[in-house]
This record gives sequence, C-alpha cells and structure tokens, in this order.
Amino acid sequence: MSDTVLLDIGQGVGIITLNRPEQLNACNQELKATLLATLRNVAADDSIRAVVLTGAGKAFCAGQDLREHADRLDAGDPHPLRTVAGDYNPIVAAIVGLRVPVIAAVNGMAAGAGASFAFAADLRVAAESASFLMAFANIGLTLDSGSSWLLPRLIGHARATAMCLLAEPVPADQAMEMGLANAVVQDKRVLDTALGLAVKLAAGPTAAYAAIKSSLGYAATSTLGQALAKEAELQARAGHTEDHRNAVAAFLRKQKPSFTGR
Ligand code: T3D
Repeated sequence: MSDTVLLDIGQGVGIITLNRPEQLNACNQELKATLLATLRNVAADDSIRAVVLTGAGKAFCAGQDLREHADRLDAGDPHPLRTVAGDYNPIVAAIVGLRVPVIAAVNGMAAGAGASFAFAADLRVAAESASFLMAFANIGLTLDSGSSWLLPRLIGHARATAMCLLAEPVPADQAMEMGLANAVVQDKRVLDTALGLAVKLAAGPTAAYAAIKSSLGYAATSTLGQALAKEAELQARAGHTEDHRNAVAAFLRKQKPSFTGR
C-alpha cells in the first residue's frame, strides 16, 4: 500500500498518520484512497480498540491538494468537485462510523477537509501551535466533508458560522475555549498525550463505547422519544456483555474492573 498514510498497531491502538509532510499532508488522490482503505482495515480489525489520527511533520492536514485540484480545473474536467462525494464523504463516514473511540492528535494546522477529519473524531488533542481553518471560502468553495453537520454540533451554530464565513485560523487556545479541542498540550507532547488517552480507552469496555457513540449519533437526529427507545435497546444489549457483568462484580468486591471489550 502507498506510504501516504501509515498505520501502526500496538497496545490495542491503531495510529493512522497522514504522511505527505512536505505538502502539509494535503490530500491527493493517492492519500484519499489509502486513507479510506486504511480506515476500512482498521474497522475490520478487532484487535484495534482505539484509534489515533494524526499528521506527519508540522501540520495535521491542509485539506484537498490544491495543485491536483488546479490540474483538474485546467484540464477542463466537467466534474472537478466529484472527489467530495467520491472520496471525502466515504472517508468522513468511515471515521465517524468506527465503533471504537477515535482521537485526533492535531499536531499543527487542520484546514478544509483536514479540519473536518479532526471534527469527525470523538476527541481532539491539540498541540499549542495547532489551528483550525475553515479554508473553503478562501478559495470560493462551500462546506464539505461533513463540516456543516459536525462543526455546529461541536461549537454551536453562531461560532460555526463565524468560523466558516471569516475563514481565519482558530488557534488551539481559542479552540479549547470553544470546546473544539478537548486538551491543548505542548507540541512535543501531542502524540504521546493522544496515545495515552487511546491506550486507556483501548483497555476499556469497547462494546459499551460503541453503544455510547451509536446512542449519541442517533440522538443527534431524533426526537426524545426515539432517543429513549434507542437507549433502552442499546442498554439491554450492554447488559448482556461480559464487561458489564464483570465490572459490577468488581465494584461489589471493591476492585478495579478489567475489561475485555466483549
Ligand atoms: O477538489 C476540491 O477542492 C474539493 C475538496 C475540498 C476540500 C478542501 O479541503 S478545500 C480546502 C483546501 N485547503 C486549503 O484551502 C488550505 C490551503 N493552504 C493554506 O491556506 C495554507 O497553506 C495553510 C494555512 C494550511 C498553512 O499556511 P502556512 O503559511 O503554514 O504554509 P504554506 O507556506 O502556505 O504551505 C507550505 C507548503 O504546503 C507550500 O508548498 P511550497 O510552496 O513550500 O512548495 C504550500 O503550497 C503547500 N500546501 C499547503 N496547503 C496545500 C498545499 N499544497 C497543496 N494543497 C494544499 N491544500
């Protein structure tokens, strides 16, 4: 497989690294195809119980490779934006659809679709030098890669509107205040901090985490009545897991539970 995306697996964690550092990990066709294939491999690998998504070098991801995009425009491609439906949509759906917790280690600039990849994660650990840029309007484009859905849910409609219309970088400390970042750490600690969180989550109740993610995702577009019904359905399933039974027993013995993920 291409080295534009790397996958390292250890301690129950899959670390996915976008790897075109000279281009700030901008997404060319090869990177997008490799990322999607990697996400699908991760989804199929039961040994991976948490995921870290990060970028090589000084940036997280600068979004669409604009050189490749310009070539398409220059070539008179009749559908120069087809990559949105063809590549970005399945990538974002694959990130959001992972059953295990996903942590974005935002090591630097996250722009355009690159910002959307970070928004699609469950948690974001940002480096002090990181920033988030809704770059679309700067190049005369509108929102894609799920940002219209994900961003307002993270920071609210008003802040999302400002970020998207003004299209200015939002630095890590401001992102933290907005609730966009869950933590801001020194640049040199960003991957280790995200990895530490991922290792902790990978040793947790994986089936319950999957249900929690599913429940929150479902409730985002449902009525209270529907959400209550979904919670009851998922809780009934959680009640049958080995982890639930063992954790209750451990609690009563005043012991720390250990989880197998089943
Ligand atoms: O097909 C479609 O377009 C549809 C899909 C849309 C999804 C999207 O993601 S649209 C948004 C695309 N991304 C952008 O508009 C961001 C463009 N980049 C920037 O605004 C800036 O580069 C950054 C704010 C991200 C970083 O600025 P800075 O000053 O830290 O770095 P730089 O000097 O601008 O960039 C460093 C190098 O990376 C430079 O290459 P060079 O001159 O050293 O050879 C630059 O051209 C390259 N680079 C940065 N972003 C991209 C890129 N190359 C290709 N595509 C990029 N997106």
